[in-house]
Amino acid sequence: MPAHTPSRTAPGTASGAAPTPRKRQPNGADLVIRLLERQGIDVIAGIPGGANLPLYDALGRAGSIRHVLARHEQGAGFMAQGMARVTGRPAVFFATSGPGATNTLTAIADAKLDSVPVVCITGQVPLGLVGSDAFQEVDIYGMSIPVTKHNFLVRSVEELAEVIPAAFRIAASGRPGPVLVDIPKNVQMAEVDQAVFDNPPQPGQPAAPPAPDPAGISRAAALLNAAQRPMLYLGGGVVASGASDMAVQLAERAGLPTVMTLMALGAMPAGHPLSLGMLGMHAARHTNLLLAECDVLLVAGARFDDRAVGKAERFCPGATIIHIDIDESELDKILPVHCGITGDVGLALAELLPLLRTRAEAGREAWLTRVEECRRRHPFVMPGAEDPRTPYGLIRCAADAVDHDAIVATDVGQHQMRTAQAYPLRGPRRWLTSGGLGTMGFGLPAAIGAALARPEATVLCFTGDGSLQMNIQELATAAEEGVNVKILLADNNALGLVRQQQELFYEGRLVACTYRRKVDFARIAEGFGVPAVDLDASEHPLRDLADALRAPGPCLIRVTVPAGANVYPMVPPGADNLQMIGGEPEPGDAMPALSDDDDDCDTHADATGGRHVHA
Ligand SMILES: Cc1ncc(C[n+]2csc(CCOP(=O)(O)OP(=O)(O)O)c2C)c(N)n1
Repeated sequence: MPAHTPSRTAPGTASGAAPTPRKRQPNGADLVIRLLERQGIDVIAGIPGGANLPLYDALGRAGSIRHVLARHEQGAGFMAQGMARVTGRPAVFFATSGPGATNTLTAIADAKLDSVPVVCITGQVPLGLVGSDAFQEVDIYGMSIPVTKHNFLVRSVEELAEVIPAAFRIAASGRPGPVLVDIPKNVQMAEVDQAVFDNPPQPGQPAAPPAPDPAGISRAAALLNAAQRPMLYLGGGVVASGASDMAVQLAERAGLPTVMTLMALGAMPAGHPLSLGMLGMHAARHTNLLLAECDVLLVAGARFDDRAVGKAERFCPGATIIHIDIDESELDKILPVHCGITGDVGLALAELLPLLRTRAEAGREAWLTRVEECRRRHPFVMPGAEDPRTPYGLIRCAADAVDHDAIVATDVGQHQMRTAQAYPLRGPRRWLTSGGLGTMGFGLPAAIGAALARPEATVLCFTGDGSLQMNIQELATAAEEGVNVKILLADNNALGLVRQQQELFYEGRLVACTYRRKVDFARIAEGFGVPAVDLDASEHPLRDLADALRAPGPCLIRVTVPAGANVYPMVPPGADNLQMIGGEPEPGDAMPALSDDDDDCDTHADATGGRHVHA
């Protein structure tokens, strides 16, 4: 007989003994957090509201995952994208039902077009109210179908253990993409079997990538080995599959001049002798000219976007096209290809590499000499590149002041195209830009996400005054989190790229492309708690720029740039890539070093006082 018989009185009753707290039964929300922890998620961006409060309650109780309180759900979505783009792993964001959920849609659509693995978890009104026009009820499941890779409406707590790992598996498998999981509030609150909670299923992992067809690889090798003027065309899929090094090795072995899409920038380091930079609408003239001369084009992880290929029927006329992509539906979608290979780009390039004749064996020197000649005759010009108070100079001088591992985010507009042209990216997963959807407002929150995932890195965010105002509220998040994000604002008080199109293609009729009032961005930033540097007012702009980039934490650096400065070269929308306008060196422009006996290689000051520098 024990000396003391435990009280059987229910906790909280007047027995004289201290109440024994009843062990709390985990609920669906607790299980979701548990499953996210097991996926390795350590940061979630989001905003709470009525329909996801149980999830937030569970998040707070668990205490294991850092929550970043965005100021707008679109911002939270782009923060998740920023994390996913730099790590290559799925990142998560939370939103409540109704307006919270609809606010995520742009960020989700953006992730779909750029194949970024994110998992958006929305709260939904209780299942019993679905279809009743309940407060903050929208059919986000239905709305997100066209813009997600997959989506789920969870109908019972039992489904959660399956759905959450599946969401991660789907987001990261094959061609990555966004997945939405809509969880009604009653499912979040329903009790979970303790045994399930204690032994949750394994985390969702990406499925093994499909192996490329060996016959296709042999055929591609034969075509490339017989080519006289082959080229390599890299897309975002190369970065997604971690195949950048392999692509560079392959280009070096076979002597392949290489172009990249906007999404692939950094896959081959800028300055590599075989790199011809970005192709398409704002490519250097020599890049598009040389593509038109190639006889065999190896396209890896790209989708022949119209901004890259221009008028598709006229792209690389006469070239035999080899296309490798993990997504079979991309093959023959825009252009009929001569050799289509479905499979992981990295695996395919690795199998192709040993089958290729080397640059010497294949006798590529004549072609590579021709490439150099074209590069010299049609150089890319960057007016004012040494003056940080010019559009190109801001980019080049900032690049000079940070290390090669800096991460570069952009918004959308002229500043984006200039950054793509001029920033010397040295590796993959350091370049964050909204390529497919072209979403103004992407830059700042994506940069915050990148800085959260890579706190040791400096994150540059090149933006325009139009784009910055689309998610300017996230300055508050940047200040609160103390992220190392440097916002470089080329302020033309205009929607510059729209203005450029109206000037060039609408006979100069400028409509709704300039602002009538100037915004004091420095004061706004400071109001949000972000220090600001105005290079207009600076006596030593280079030094002030470098100091601002070196100081830890967020900072806004602004400079006035002329609204009328267009980005060249430019392929008019709908035209073929040889119909580039602008971007020719002006008489008196600096020219890159030609051979000793060539006489047009002097350097001169340009009209803005800066020297023209050539990439
Ligand atoms: C959300 C959204 N709305 C409209 C557009 C159309 N658009 C493309 S570029 C651009 C102007 C961008 O202006 P700004 O951010 O100031 O950059 P700038 O071109 O002046 O460098 C606009 C309105 C867009 N891409 N995204």
